[in-house]
Amino acid sequence: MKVHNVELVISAVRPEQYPEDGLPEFALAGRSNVGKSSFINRMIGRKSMARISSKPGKTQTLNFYKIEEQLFFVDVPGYGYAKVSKTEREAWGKMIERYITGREELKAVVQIVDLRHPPTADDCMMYDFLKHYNIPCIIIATKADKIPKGKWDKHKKIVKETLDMDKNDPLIVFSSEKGLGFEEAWREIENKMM
Ligand SMILES: Nc1nc2c(ncn2[C@@H]2O[C@H](COP(=O)(O)OP(=O)(O)OP(=O)(O)O)[C@@H](O)[C@H]2O)c(=O)[nH]1
Ligand SMILES: [Mg+2]
Repeated sequence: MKVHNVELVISAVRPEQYPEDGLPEFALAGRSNVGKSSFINRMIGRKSMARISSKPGKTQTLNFYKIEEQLFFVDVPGYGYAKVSKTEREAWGKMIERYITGREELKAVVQIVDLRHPPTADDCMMYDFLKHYNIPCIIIATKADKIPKGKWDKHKKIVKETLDMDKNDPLIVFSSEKGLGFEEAWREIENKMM
């Protein structure tokens, strides 16, 4: 998809605030600081539309980005950030669970993992959660620019095995820095829009 038009429609915390356009939605999931907001920026061709930060915990609300009047990317706060209180973590869990399990417009979750490292226990928990609720998912292994190309296959295999990935789920090697995997990611998203 060629993106010219992007609008941050709302930063929501409650279901009453979600947009009512009925457009298909794609939510980002992943550890704090893994590169969810950077993924959105790369996919829409804007350097800093979705706020990114070298400090984890930047994204705090469900941020709905409307793309070309055709779909939404929903930027979601990351999980697994240690400096978060138990109360905050529980509030996060409730907000995400309510959105992911109850949202009819949600077509797929784009789960971002770091290609350099094996998925964490939190990554596995998130993937299992998506499988449990039968939510279609697209797995993006990002920061591929940080390891040599010759190692990608080995790292991909570790991601697949650690998450115990369903064979039908796509796994795309990606780099927000270099734009790698961009076309494949759009293809998967457009496939799931209907
Ligand atoms: N080299 C490289 N760095 C990346 C890539 N993607 C993200 N980063 C860097 O990783 C850091 C975190 O990126 P964000 O996109 O803010 O991460 P996030 O998952 O949205 O983080 P939270 O909003 O805190 O959950 C930033 O310093 C980015 O520049 C990538 O593909 N390659
Ligand atoms: Mg973010």
